[in-house]
Amino acid sequence: MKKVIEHLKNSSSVAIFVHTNPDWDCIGSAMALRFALRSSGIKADVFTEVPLSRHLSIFETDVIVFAEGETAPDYECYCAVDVGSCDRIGKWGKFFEDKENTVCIDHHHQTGSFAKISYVEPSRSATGELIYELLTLGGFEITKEIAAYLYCAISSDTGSFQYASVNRRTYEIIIALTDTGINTTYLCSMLYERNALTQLKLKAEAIESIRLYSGGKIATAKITNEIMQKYGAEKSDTDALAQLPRSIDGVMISAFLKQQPDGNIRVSLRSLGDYNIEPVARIFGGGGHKKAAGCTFKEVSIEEAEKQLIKELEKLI
Ligand SMILES: [Mn+2]
Repeated sequence: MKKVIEHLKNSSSVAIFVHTNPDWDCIGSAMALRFALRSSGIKADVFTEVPLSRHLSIFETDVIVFAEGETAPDYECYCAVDVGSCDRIGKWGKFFEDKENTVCIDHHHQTGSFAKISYVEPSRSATGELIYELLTLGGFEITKEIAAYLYCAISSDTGSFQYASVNRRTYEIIIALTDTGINTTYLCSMLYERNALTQLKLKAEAIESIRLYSGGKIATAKITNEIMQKYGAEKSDTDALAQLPRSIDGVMISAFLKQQPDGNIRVSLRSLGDYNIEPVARIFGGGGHKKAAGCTFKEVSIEEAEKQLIKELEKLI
């Protein structure tokens, strides 16, 4: 981590990259790092594939959005946060790949390091935790603004402090963040109580699609493009649905299948107890954590993807 800090501090400019369809951990971590670097006189910007979705816009968050025919951004250092592999960066990824001076800060299980310098700690609940450690170790001031972004990052990636990855250090960091005077009640209402009606309608459709396997230990739910079009829904409207099938009593492993506009099937896997679904995600070219992982099926129907997936998941039971 000291090496990463030194590297960032010795750069006059840092381009920060996030993963496609970024979540709050990703954006919160990226923005916190951006504010800290800027406060040290370093030029820093956050790059995303598409404009931020509504639920990521609690604050005025300005990001640089990919445009067609984009050329490589000219920065001294290129830093990926909450990103487990280069292709997860999406359209900006090709520029990251080409660069010599790359850094990665992440908490996913990485199969190989894709940056020159990586700080990866899979036991951490959120990349936001790592950014907090990095900023304090680096002597950056944790301002109220930075604290708010990190709070949103850690709160959302831990399911409001429910997941097994939460430990003593997580709470210590949260205490330090709340000491800056952030309004956590406000932040939580902005994070968790701003459903659009469309999101609730999609939830109803997802519930309707639930199927159980292995005597009720495995559950799946699906959302097709047809349903997305029916409600004029956007990609991020289904974000909260990944957890849904796992919340059924008795279900140990769940899969949420979401058809993408290009026809590919994005799968979010979740598990309880000792069930490790990460190797299953890897079989299908994906990855993630023991209890939360994902993969993408290309050129198959949603039914076929479910069939292939269930075959592997049933082996775990
Ligand atoms: Mn994360």
